[in-house]
Amino acid sequence: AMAYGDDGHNLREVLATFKSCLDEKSEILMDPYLAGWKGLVRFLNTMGTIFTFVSKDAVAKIQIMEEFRSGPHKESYRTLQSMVSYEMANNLVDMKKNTERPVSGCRTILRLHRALLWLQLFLEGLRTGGADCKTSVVCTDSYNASLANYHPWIIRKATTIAFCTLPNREAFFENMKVGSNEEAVEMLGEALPHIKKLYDITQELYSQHKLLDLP
Ligand code: 1PZ
Repeated sequence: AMAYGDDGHNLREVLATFKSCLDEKSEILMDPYLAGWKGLVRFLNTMGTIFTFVSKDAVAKIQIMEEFRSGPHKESYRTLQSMVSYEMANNLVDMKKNTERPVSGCRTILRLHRALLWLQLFLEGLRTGGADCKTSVVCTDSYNASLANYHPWIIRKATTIAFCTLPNREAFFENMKVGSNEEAVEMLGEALPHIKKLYDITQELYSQHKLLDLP
């Protein structure tokens, strides 16, 4: 049985946090972006301890970004765009593996960005999948179409095993705490275009600066 968290996790609010990331110049604000990820981690932690290895990695990456956001150059990390400009201009982005430079914000955000595509595909699959779709299959397909391409075999294996523990669609929607199945479907239909937009803007930003393959 899944652990029903009573810590007020509510996927509607989490996804709305992502919606609030875009400023008037279509720049992506770091603080709500990280707050959105923290909300997703809280939600993930209700899916069982088998996902601890996933949430630990996400938390580590959020923490790296929070340190940049509270460090001496915090203003440079106000948006994803200002981060890219600042780190590129100051030669802070490691383009090759195994060098001594500390991890960059650019490579850290790239990992979350790739995971955002998984999230979007997965939730879209659940939204359109119908009452008897298999959550684990939707999840595996979404993973194979996104993050799996960047993960070594051992992670892909662990991930695929963990996916098999996912509850069915109805229980998954129930755990989202957004009301009936119909309300959950409606909420996702409203929220997912905003997630997709964030993903597309980040993808374009990284592509322009040739940052999509950062090690
Ligand atoms: C509801 C089911 C949730 C399943 C979560 C699906 C995502 C699977 C991701 C598996 C990550 C495994 C652990 C660590 C991997 C890291 O090696 C990589 C690359 O980072 P690097 O090693 O280069 O520093 N990390 C990632 O790919 C980022 C993963 C973030 C995952 C966030 C998931 C949020 C889930 C939200 C659930 C609604």
